[in-house]
Amino acid sequence: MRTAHRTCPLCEAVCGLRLTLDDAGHVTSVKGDPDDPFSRGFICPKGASLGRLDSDPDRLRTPMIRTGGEWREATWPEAFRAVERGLTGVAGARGRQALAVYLGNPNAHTMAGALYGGPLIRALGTRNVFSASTADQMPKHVSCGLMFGDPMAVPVPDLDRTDHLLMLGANPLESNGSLCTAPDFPGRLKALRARGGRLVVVDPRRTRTAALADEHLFVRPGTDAHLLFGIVHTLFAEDLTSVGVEVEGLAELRALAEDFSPKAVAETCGVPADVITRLARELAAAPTAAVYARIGTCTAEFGTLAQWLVDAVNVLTGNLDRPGGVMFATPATETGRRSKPYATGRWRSRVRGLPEANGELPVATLADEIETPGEGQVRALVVVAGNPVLSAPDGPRLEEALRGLEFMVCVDPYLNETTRHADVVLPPPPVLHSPHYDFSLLAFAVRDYARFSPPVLPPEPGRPSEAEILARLTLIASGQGADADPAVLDELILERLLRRAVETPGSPVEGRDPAELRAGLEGGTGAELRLDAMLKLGPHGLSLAELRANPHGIDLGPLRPRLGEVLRTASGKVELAPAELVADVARLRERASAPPPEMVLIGRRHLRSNNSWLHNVEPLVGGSNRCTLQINPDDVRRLGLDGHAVVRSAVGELTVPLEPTDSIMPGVVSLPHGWGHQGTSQRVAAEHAGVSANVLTDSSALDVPSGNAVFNGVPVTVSRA
Ligand SMILES: Nc1nc2c(c(=O)[nH]1)N[C@H]1C(S)=C(S)[C@@H](COP(=O)(O)OP(=O)(O)OC[C@H]3O[C@@H](n4cnc5c(=O)[nH]c(N)nc54)[C@H](O)[C@@H]3O)O[C@H]1N2
Ligand SMILES: Nc1nc2c(c(=O)[nH]1)N[C@H]1C(S)=C(S)[C@@H](COP(=O)(O)OP(=O)(O)OC[C@H]3O[C@@H](n4cnc5c(=O)[nH]c(N)nc54)[C@H](O)[C@@H]3O)O[C@H]1N2
Ligand code: SF4
Ligand SMILES: [Mo]
Repeated sequence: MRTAHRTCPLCEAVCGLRLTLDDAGHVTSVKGDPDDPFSRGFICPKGASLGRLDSDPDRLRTPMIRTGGEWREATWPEAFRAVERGLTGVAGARGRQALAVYLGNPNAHTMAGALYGGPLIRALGTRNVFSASTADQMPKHVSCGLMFGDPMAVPVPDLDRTDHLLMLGANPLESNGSLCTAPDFPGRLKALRARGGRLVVVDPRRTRTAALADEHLFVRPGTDAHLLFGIVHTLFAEDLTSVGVEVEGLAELRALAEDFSPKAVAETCGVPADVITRLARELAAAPTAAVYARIGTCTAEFGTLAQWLVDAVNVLTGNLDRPGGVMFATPATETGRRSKPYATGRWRSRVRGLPEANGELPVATLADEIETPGEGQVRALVVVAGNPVLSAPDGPRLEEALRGLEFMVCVDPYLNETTRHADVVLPPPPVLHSPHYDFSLLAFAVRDYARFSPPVLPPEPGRPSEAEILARLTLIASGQGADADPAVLDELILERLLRRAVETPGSPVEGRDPAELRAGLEGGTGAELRLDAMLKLGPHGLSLAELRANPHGIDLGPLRPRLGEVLRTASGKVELAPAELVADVARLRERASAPPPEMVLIGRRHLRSNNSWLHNVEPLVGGSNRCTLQINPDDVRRLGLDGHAVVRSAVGELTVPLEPTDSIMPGVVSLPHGWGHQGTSQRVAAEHAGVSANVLTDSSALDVPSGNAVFNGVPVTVSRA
């Protein structure tokens, strides 16, 4: 028996885990790590089943190659050569725009995804770059890019110090938080209330988070921007603003808010005018306050406007960049600063002419790019850690499009609804065989913190790490072939990183010799060397050796004001009325004057699930069927429903079991996404198949500034099955 420690990679909460393993390396228990200064022993059911997940017999252990409908196991060299033939074949015959890549959510949770995603995209040399971000948080990146000049400068609520938290469209008691890295989010919310703070939750469902709050308000799906504009209007109208940072566009924002009085928006958003006024007064009166909004407000028709208004309220109430308000984390790893002001639409998608954001095109248009003939038609696809057949809008259409590709390679531990259409599947090693560092998530943490986890178990002989798999794909894509040495790629990247650092004025290594810095780096793999370099160049001056010496993680303290270091706008000020967003307000006005759809669909998450996966882990799917349609009992009666219902949207229809509950507002139904398992080798998931919410979501509906998919507020009809 031995004990090992590791960060949980299964959600954004980055909990420390304490594992017990027997002599054969089997996990006998998983508990929260009480010595982790950030998570302090917290764990959820997903983390507790990490051992089961790793030992799932349905996981792939070797690469798979498909010929026609037949899958066979392949050796790694054979599989990489098949990828080389497939990718260079398509690129050679049709050019690089015929290649596309889709990066799924777990890339934010692996070292490999963080370190090799960028190089892979650059090596592919295509503009057809897609990811789960345009089914998720792209509106936040776009609003932060336009307001602060850097799309990664996302302020997070200072959870542990705030006196007042207004939370919209987030349910951290199920999700454990997002774009707000806070292990034991539930405990932190309870602590907020225990110290006399106030929590207000805005959600079309009375969620477990809402149950914990001082106040819960129903909001009509897709109308958070209207509600927030009502708050902005009140702050101006009642002279409640106390802006504490340098801003541009204050008068313009005030003029824009003119038409959105609480009275004017109350009917659209379903929150009474006097309540909206009170929300504004409470935010202004609280010693410190934070507005935090997540997926319910992002994956919606006015996602970017809502994210903008969230931070506009934070600025107007004097809460941006101050303790207890919303603040920017200082992650321990140097990532390089952007030099050019942020802009979207630097290029457009071929078929629908949709603007790029953060170098990506909307996943909602991936099927268009594959289906539509002409120069630049996508003919080969690389998917890393994604399942867009279940996660992208109008999944069935995308699935049909995948069938028509000339070549597809997936890096994924499972044959699932997406990877089953690939020609080659490359499985990464299980979690416990992989090292871990949270490059992405620690940039959104509510305390500064760093923790490195070396692999708990040694690599299986002959099996490449995920970093090596992605490095080899990068080398293949750049024309260097299946046999090129991944170490060459790492050295190239390191050299660039160090050279840029010594040339950057004010950097801790300005003017030093890159070769000497390289010689001082420590690490057994390219990924570790790169982590060591990024830590040493980073603002906390850490090193890999220091993190290794502190296996429970290092607390780097509460967030500190740092707007000046973060701002990258051309004006050098916070932009309160960026032109791109001002232009989109017209759409908001139109919506306010249109009659609302009679019934709309929204999503939800469950503590034991994780998007489209973890459904093959028995302890996580046991119990009652969770893929149900939540519906208000009034609607059940009004529509004469019983047992199951047929739900129809503009693009599809589903038959689903009903879950009548008065916790959802009338006129709204909720279905979780990620279900609808079919045709894969996952035996447990097949027994709990459910249906896919993305049969109903419409790929033509987008949040205009960001191109993000719309999953909340989808017009549907519900009738008797
Ligand atoms: N209707 C509706 N649709 C939604 C949403 C919604 O709320 N409603 N939410 C959206 C959101 S927020 C997101 S993030 C997307 C997610 O969309 P995706 O990222 O496309 O889908 P996931 O279900 O997260 O799939 C993750 C895949 O990664 C694999 N995987 C797990 N661990 C690893 C690993 O370590 N390495 C590799 N290579 N692969 C791994 C899993 O087997 C799985 O196939 O879905 C979006 N879709
Ligand atoms: N257990 C579990 N944890 C997860 C995941 C998971 O699948 N399962 N997925 C992970 C991922 S990829 C992400 S992005 C995060 C997301 O983390 P969260 O943003 O916390 O996601 P949800 O739990 O779906 O909460 C969204 C809430 O928005 C509400 N909502 C829907 N439409 C609207 C609307 O128009 N306005 C408002 N105000 N509210 C609305 C829904 O009812 C729901 O309660 O969770 C992550 N953590
Ligand atoms: S909350 Fe997230 S990080 Fe923590 S144990 Fe659960 S899945 Fe893992
Ligand atoms: Mo997500």
